[in-house]
Amino acid sequence: MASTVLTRDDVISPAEREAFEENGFHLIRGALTPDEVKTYRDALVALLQTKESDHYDNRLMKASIPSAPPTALNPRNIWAGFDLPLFNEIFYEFAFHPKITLSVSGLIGPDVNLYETSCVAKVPGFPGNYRDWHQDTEYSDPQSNDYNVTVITYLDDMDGHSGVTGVVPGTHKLGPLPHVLPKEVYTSNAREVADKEQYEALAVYQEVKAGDTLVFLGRLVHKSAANDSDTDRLSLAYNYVRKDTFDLGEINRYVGAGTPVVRDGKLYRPF
Ligand SMILES: O=C(O)CCC(=O)C(=O)O
Repeated sequence: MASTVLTRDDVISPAEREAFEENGFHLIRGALTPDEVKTYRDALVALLQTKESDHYDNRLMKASIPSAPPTALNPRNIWAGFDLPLFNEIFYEFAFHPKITLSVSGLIGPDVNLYETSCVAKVPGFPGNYRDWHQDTEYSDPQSNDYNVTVITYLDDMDGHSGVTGVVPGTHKLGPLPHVLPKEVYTSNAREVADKEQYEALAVYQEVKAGDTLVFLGRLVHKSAANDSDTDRLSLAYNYVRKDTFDLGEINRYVGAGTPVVRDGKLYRPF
């Protein structure tokens, strides 16, 4: 009898893997069902209501932008949050999402570990230079190889004017680029590439639907697009590594880092 266990070969074709290696990113359309989108979006909206007195509040980054005030959905203007399982175990379970983790495996190799869990929230008016062009590897270098991927799951429809991730195809081949602190008054204060002006003309902003997932190599230059719409836009941002991708300098101690999620091209989960 044929096996019914889903494997990485069922979700990623050789042509998709080749395009990923060339461009540095891959979009999974409809990774989540509408019910899953609702479940995780509701959980993220609840996380955005976290009080200042919460023990883990320091894992949530707040924005202060005059042109982008807080909203009822995001009353403290949290723009990024880390170590999400500390807030709700559903965010641990999400790390094992079959379609997403097997797609990651199809793109980077048969054995995959979790590296980091985070989220991004953009209130209306979120500026396009708040989280500007950067490589995520700036925060994980040096590692034993470049197979660290960022995986953004959109919980709202988004495009280049409503907060989608902008990417610059092929920039993962440039190696580590120099990064500097932003110079604008209202920014995330997170490091961005030194000569960021050159990337806009080369950028791709895809139109995504809630439930689509973007996978890209941590070396790929990317940014958060502005949210010029009048509604909040939410996403989950997880990182996965190949099993043989290790921190060589500072060991990043994110919650769940090193947890096996795919082995031999098949989902590996404890429940
Ligand atoms: O908004 C996005 O999708 C990208 C976010 C990002 O690159 C970051 O927070 O480091």
